[in-house]
Amino acid sequence: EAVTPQEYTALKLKVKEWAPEAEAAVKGKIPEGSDVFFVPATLRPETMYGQTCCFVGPKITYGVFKVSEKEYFVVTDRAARNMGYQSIFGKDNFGKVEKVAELVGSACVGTLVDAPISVHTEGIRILPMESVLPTKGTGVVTSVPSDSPDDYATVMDLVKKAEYYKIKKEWAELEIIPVIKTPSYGNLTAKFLVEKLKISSPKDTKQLEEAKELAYKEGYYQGIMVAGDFAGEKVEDAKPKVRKQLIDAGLGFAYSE
Ligand code: A2H
Repeated sequence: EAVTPQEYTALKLKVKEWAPEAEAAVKGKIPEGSDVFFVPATLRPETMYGQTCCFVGPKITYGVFKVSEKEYFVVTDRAARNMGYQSIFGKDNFGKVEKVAELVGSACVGTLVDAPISVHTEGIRILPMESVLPTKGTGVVTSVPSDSPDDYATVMDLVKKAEYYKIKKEWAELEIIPVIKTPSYGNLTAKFLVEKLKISSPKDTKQLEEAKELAYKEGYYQGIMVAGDFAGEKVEDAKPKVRKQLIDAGLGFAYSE
């Protein structure tokens, strides 16, 4: 657990089509015409153009929490409690949360969601990631395989073992577009580092840790945006601008822990 508070950007990924098992679990518990959002927490809002899927821990139990009459969030109980104290469920509800349903991660796999600012405007799928920690962020992790070594290694594994994971291969195979270019790693940092460090699976945790470190330093200090409204600008400058755009547009909000 970090000692200094972590300031995340929480992103709202609206459900377009439920996986059957998840649909059965929420049926009758959410009023007709409501919007339900999976809410990943990220430290890299400037990379959100490259989202290709969104991860949940298959064994993690999530709650569906009421935000307002027609709005619900899927996050861990722990994150909902934190959100309650950050007035995310309304100022009048300080410290209060209302859970209307529970969903195990595996039941959500295959759900189609709308990912704000992603180039994949047709939507992206909820997919399983074994290494999602229930104790960090919201327990939901949006996947940007161009810039996150963890995400890249997981997506490659899902493609390779689609049958084992009981997913459709094409759900994991959305195009990985360049979002940031750096002098050392080109325009697909995560792919470059995963290959360079010979990472063959998400279980290569030691090398992934190193890749993450390298990707973060190079991306943040040397990175130039090649996608989105701030293409051509330094990552350092674009990061707060993308974050502000997302929040101002109601597509995301500040979440800290
Ligand atoms: B980041 P920190 Cl492009 N379990 O977002 C595991 N990982 C989690 C998590 C959880 N419960 N909650 C959030 N995360 C991930 C983008 C990204 C991220 C990129 C590159 C690096 C990167 C797209 N995924 O993180 O321990 C989320 O993934 C590298 C660490 O609080 C979040 O940002 O520092 C980051 O880890 C938060 O990790």
